[in-house]
Order: sequence, then structure tokens, then C-alpha cells
Amino acid sequence: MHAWPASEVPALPGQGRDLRIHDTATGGPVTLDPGPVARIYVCGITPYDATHIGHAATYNAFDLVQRVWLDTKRQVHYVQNVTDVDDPLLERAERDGVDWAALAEQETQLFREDMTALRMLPPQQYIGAVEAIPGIVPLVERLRDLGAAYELEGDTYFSVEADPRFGQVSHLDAAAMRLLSAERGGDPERPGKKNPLDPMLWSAAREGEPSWDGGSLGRGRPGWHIECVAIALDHLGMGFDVQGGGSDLVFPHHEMGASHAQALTGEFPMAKAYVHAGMVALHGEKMSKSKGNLVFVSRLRQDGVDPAAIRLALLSHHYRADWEWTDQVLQDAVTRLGHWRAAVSRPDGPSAEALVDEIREALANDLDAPAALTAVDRWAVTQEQQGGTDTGAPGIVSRAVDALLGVAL
Ligand code: 5CA
Ligand code: ZN
Repeated sequence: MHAWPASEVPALPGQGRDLRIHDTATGGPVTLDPGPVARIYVCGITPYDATHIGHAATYNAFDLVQRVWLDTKRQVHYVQNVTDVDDPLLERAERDGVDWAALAEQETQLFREDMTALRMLPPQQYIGAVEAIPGIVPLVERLRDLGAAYELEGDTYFSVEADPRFGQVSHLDAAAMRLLSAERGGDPERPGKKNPLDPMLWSAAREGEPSWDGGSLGRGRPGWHIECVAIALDHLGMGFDVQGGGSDLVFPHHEMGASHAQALTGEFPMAKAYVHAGMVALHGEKMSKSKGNLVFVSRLRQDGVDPAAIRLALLSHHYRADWEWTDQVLQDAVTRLGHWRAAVSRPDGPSAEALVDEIREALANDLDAPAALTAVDRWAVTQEQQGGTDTGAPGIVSRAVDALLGVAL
């Protein structure tokens, strides 16, 4: 599928910093050394409803990862999927009496528009599950031939025991895994499975559901984890730098994905860092399509909210924190944006050199966007209260905020 248009990323004076980021698998910070082309895979949406602030917050985190890399003069190879066929999408289409494919296309298009408005850099490959099917089938066949997958009443399951490192991403015990598996698309109660946690790789065609040719697997549709593995391995290969998503993807999605990839290739690891964003809540509960407690990016835009203010609101929380969306969060961002815009629209100001360094240092330190915002606030206050004589400074600040934080002033 096509992605969305890229906004320019201005080049900045001085030296970018290498990213240190928290890796869920090792439980600590890692300094990434990606080489000239950094490789990142970020799990995309399941397009059965519009993009909400929680999604946007997660994509914002991985947009910052790329901006830090670009600032070190690296290129970025960014891949994202769209889970355009899966149970929740089919259930929503059925509930609303609409065609599932049309629903997916409509919500994916809205996502593109939201991402463009928020100045999120687009992936080079934006791949739907449906278009990935011809690549998924041979991988499932290979897993089966390797003894890492088995058939159950026409469905094909991955055997978690095939990966000696299973558990390496989440480090959860079996009971916790079982609970999360049931909550997040698994079927631990199904009789006949070798291990209750084993996830579906290929689901045999069911009455009234879409299905595709699965070669020796029979007609059916792909499981969720193998979708991302197939797309990531196809475009990035093993050992890419960052696998990203929200913290609700740690288990089972990223755990299973890592095991699939390792069982398939015999290599380790699939990703050098597994990076997870915290959950955004509304009214005390995780914002989620299934619960319906949502604030949509598109709705805010329709209501006339400046996307730059939405982005600043996202940036005002550390990406790993769980936080609550409130009107006040947005109001504070609108106020901050006003101050910043006033500060950069003067012909001169205090030197920007130290500020650019501070933003770089903050982001390189596990994407500490709130610290970066505080640094810009300080410059803006000095500008307001004392002004300055550096004629290049407002332009540099404006470009730095754009290049590193994705906010156009
Ligand atoms: N299609 C799969 C990934 S392959 C999926 O999880 N889709 S999703 O639409 O449910 O979520 C898209 C991304 O938004 C995921 O990374 C998910 O972790 C993240 N996300 C979902 N809800 C929230 C939330 N409330 N706060 C922060 N991130 C969220
Ligand atoms: Zn995924």
C-alpha cells in the first residue's frame, strides 16, 4: 500500500547524538549503533476505527527514534504494517453491516491523514496483512517442515517450545502469559494444543470469513504475529535495530514474533531492541477501541485543534510512561505552542547553540521529550524576558524543533 507524504526534516548545525534506549528484552538501556542505515519496524494499526491519541502517542515515540537517527546523518529504513484482516476488524464490519475491506481502507486512509497532519515520518514500506499473504504462506510451511508448527483441525499453530529462548522479550511466567494470551487474541483454552500458549500461524477458512490460497496449508488467513514477522524479515531481515509498539504488544505479539523469526532463521535476535511505549488512558482506563473510551486525532483536527498542539501534548509525556489524556493536557500544549511561536517570530534572540545540544541530549537519553520541551521553554522565556542579539537563533530553534520534535512552528 502507499504510505503518506514525508515532511522535510531540516539539517541542523553541530553533531547529533547516538540513541540510548530502553530495551524491554534486556530490561535496561542499550546504545544503538545502527550503521549507515538504521532499520526499524513499528507495528501498525488494525484499521477498524479511527486513530486515537494512544496510537498517536506510540507512533510519536518511534518518530522521535527516527529523528534522532536522521540527526546523526544516518538513513532510516522504516517499515510498518497494517493488520487489514483480523478478528476485531471482521467483527466490527459484521456488527456495522459494512464490507470489512472497505472499512479497513477507509480507516487506513484516515490514519494516513492523521499521520501527515502530525508530521510523522512515513515508512518506506507500508504493508497490509492481505498483501503480505504470498510471503507468509511459505514461512508457515517452513516452520511446519522444521517441526516448529503443527496442524490442529485444519488450523496451523506455532509451537512455542520450538524456540529455546521463548520468554526472552517479556520474561513473564506461564500463568501471566496465559492470561494475556486470552486477553489479546490467543486461544489458550482450545483443546488439542501442544501448549496452551501456542499462537495461530494460519487459520483455516471459516464460513462467512474471507480466505486466501494457503498452498499446502489449505485456504485460510494468516495469524497476527507471523504477519509482522513476514513483513519485517522480507524488508529488513534479521537483526534490525528496533521493533516498536505499545506496551500491550510485549506479550504475546512481540514475544511470539521474536520466536517465529528465530525458529525460522536459526539466528538471534530478530531485533536489537524491543521498544515499548506506555499506554494512554482516558477517564482512568486504557484508551482502547474495544472499550470505546477514545479521543480521535481526526475529531480534534475537525474541531480546529492545531495538529502541532496535539503533537506537543504527546511530547509532554515520557514515551514509557502510562498517562492520562485530559483537556488540560491539550490546553497546556496550545499555550506552549503560542509561546514558542511568539519566541521564534522575533528577528533575533538568545543564542540557540546550547539549546540544540540540550534537545539532542534529552532525546538521545531514552527519548526524554519532556526534558527537551523544558529546554525550549527556558529559551522562550529568556527570549520573552531579555531578548538577545543573535539574528540566526530564532531560525535555528524553529528548525531544531521541527527536525527533532516534528513540530512546525
Ligand atoms: N495491528 C496491531 C499491531 S501489528 C495493533 O496492535 N493494532 S492497534 O491498532 O491495536 O494498535 C496500534 C498501535 O497503537 C500498537 O502499537 C498499540 O500498542 C498502540 N496502542 C493501542 N492503544 C494504545 C493506547 N491506549 N496508548 C498507547 N498506545 C496504544
Ligand atoms: Zn505487529
